[in-house]
Amino acid sequence: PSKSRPHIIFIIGGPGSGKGTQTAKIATHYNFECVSVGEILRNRMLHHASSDRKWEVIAQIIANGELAPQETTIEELKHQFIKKQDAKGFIVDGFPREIAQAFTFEEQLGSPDLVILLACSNQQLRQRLEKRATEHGRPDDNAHAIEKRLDTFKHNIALIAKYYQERDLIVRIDADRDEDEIFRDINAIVQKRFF
Ligand code: UP5
Ligand code: MG
Repeated sequence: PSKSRPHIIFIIGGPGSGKGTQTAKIATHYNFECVSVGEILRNRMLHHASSDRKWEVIAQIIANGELAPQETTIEELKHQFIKKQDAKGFIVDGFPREIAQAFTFEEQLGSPDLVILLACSNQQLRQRLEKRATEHGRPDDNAHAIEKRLDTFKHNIALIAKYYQERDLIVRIDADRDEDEIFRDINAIVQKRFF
C-alpha cells in the first residue's frame, strides 16, 4: 500500500504571537518536521547578503518588517518539503502571510490539513517583542519594523482566515495566555484531527 502523504499544519498569527514557541513544542511532541519560514529566510540572508544582491535586498525588506518576494519564499518551502519528504508531518511556522501565497502553495504542494491561528492582542504582541528586543533582539525587533510587521499582519489576516474558514480548516486559539495553556489546546486539536 502506498504511504499516505505527510500531514501539513500551518501556524499563523501576529508577530510575537508565539508561532515559533508553539511550533517547536508540536514538532517535538509529534515528531513532525518544523519549517519556520522566517527562520529559513534569516539564515539564508545571514550567509548570502554580503555576496548576493538578491539576498542583500531581502535582508533589507525583512529588517523593514515587510514581506520577502513570494517566489523566493515558495522556493525555500518547496526545498524543505522535498528534502524531508519522508516526514510524518510538517508544521509550518509563519506561512502564508498573504492570500496569494496560500493559493500558490496549494497549487504546488497541496492543501494544509489544519491551520492554527494564534489570536493575540496588539498590546500583548508589542510587549513580547519589546521584551525580546532588550534580551536578544532580531534585526526586525526595532520599533519601526515592529509596527510595520503588525500592520502587514492586520492587513492580510482577514482574507487568509476567511479562505480557510470556508473549508473548515482553521482553528482560532486565544494566544494571550500562558505558553502551556496554549499548547494544551493545540495538542487537543491535533489529536482530534489526526490521531
Ligand atoms: N512568548 C511566546 N509565547 C508566549 C506566551 N504565551 N506568553 C508570554 N510570552 C511568550 O514568541 C515571541 C516572544 O514572546 C518570545 O520572546 C517568546 O519567548 C515570548 P515567538 O514564539 O518567537 O513568536 P512568533 O510568533 O514566532 O514571533 P516572530 O517575531 O517570530 O513573528 P514574526 O511573524 O514577526 O516573524 P517570522 O520569523 O515569522 O517572520 C519574520 C519576517 O520574515 C517577516 O516580517 C517577513 O519579513 C519575512 N517572512 C516573509 O516574507 N514571508 C514568510 O512567509 C515568512 C516570513
Ligand atoms: Mg517566529
